[in-house]
Amino acid sequence: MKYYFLLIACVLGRLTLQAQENLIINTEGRNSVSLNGTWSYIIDPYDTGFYDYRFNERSEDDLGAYWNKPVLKKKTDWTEHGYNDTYTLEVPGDWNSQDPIFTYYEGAVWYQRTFDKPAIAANEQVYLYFGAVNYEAHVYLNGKKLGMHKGGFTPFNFKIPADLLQDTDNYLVVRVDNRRHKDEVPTVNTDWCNYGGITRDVKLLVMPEYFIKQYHIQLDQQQDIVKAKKKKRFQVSGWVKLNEVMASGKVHVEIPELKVDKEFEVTGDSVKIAFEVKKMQLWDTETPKLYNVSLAVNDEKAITDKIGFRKIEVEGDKILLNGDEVFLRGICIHEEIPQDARRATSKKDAEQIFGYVKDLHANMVRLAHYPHNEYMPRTADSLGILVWTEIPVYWTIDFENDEVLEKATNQLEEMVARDRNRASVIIWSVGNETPRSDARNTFMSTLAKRAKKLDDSRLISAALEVHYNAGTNFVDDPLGAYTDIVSLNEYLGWYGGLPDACRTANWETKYNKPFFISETGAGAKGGFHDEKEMRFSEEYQKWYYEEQIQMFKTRFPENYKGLAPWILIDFRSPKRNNPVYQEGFNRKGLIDENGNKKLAFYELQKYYKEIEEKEK
Ligand code: GCB
Repeated sequence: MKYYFLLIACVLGRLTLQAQENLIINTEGRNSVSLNGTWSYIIDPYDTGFYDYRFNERSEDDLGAYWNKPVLKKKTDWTEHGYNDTYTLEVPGDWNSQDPIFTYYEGAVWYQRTFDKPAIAANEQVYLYFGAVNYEAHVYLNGKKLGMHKGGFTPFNFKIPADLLQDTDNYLVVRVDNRRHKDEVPTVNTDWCNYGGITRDVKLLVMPEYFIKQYHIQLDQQQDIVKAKKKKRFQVSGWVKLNEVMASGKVHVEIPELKVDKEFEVTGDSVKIAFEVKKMQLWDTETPKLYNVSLAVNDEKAITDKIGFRKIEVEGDKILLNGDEVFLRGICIHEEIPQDARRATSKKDAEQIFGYVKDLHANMVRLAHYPHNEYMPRTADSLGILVWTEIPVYWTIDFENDEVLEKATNQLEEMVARDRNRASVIIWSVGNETPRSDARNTFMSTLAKRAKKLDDSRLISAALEVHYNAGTNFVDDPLGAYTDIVSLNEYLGWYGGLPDACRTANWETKYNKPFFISETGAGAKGGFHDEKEMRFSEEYQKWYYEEQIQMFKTRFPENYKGLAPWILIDFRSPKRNNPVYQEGFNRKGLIDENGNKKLAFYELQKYYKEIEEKEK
């Protein structure tokens, strides 16, 4: 009996973890009904909605379960839960910023709303899609469980069984739990706010019987891009994956602006794509050209995506974009809107953040430390900003645990599935500042290899660390052998020494690969001015940047090919408790929580403008 349960548990576990295989990408291009808006909630710190008074998991039809609608027929009937208009939360959004009761809340919250069945034709099916829920989501419809998902920053969807969908008043309940655990990804210890909730868009997707689930359309990475540019002939290649095996069928690919109109035979549930295009305008940071690409299976309505075509590669210690060397003028970003101390959720939020990035004269962002909402890479695509995107394998993950590796891999797969058609995304990062050990090296190199296998058209990286020493700082982390770029977080002048220590520091890398500073930064409280030696003054932070930049210019090795300082904007972190200067914020932003630029912003901007000028 025990083994039987174990087996079921394993199978269920796998089903959850394989969610990304059924992930429907480019939901913007689909027939959808938004379920964003006002939802009702129950805050449930004791997990009463999930467990009965003996702390056994409630059965599906238990009327005390919070996924079930209380039915009161007569006066003597009673209930101890329910949803109404008094207790509501906006979706998408974190709960922390919506009501003070939630500021530091970590636990279960039940979200509820109703919806009517969308208009669907015979043969059409409805999927329920979540852009992200932090961290664990259990989803119930009309009292039945649709499924569960773990991972706070990646999308997932469930098919709604046709016989479960009522014409009106479908009762949708999501149990969201943002508790931190040692064996999850991220683990218990991070330097950011653990925003809980349904933090990204929710929608119903109305899908035909056969549809294109995922695809990858890109410049063929095998071709010599310099020759292709000369000849003005470009190879495009990729694949399409359908929701199901088809006996026979065709996938139609159209790029009207390039006069591409092609059909490809379906084999099983997938299609290989390859064709040649003449005179294509490649996507780059100056001209981020996007083409409307439409894909259709048989005579179903086509889905359209805006896709840029470019090649990113590393040659020795150079990063090449379309064959031309590029220096990454980057900046790190958390997915947060400072003025409201909340998660960023919308296109408008993405535009606000990228407005600051443009102002800085940066050409690259590191989306730390987890995949940001889809508006971010899409906005970067349209603005010509290069993107590093990362999974939250952060600090002291439980590297010995195979299940944790599986969880991290699952998040990696979901991230790649969602964003592999974004030209802006050039780097998949498998983690940040993970402490060296055999177990960690195996764990991290497995992820790096997996990322390459999922998508060999991008660069793989991870933020490494080196502990400063007065002689030479030698970057020789074994993980560097598996990454295309050797990236380092260094805080010389903040966590060790004073900024003028940069004048004598020496840096070397073991690997003949592009060397990238994935973090460097110092804290300053916006508006606090003093002598430059005064910690947390804007002057200290400016001094730090002056010394760092001078060090990059004069003391860095030849293979130094870019940087992404920490960080664009101050962000909430419960670890930062200096009562005068921090008050729950990490103050290393170049912009404060009110959107004001600090002095250091202009130092970095000056450096970036100089590089830009030189490149002209
Ligand atoms: C780091 C971490 C980043 C922290 C930052 C800091 O190295 O990668 O998540 O927020 O340092 O401010 O200390």
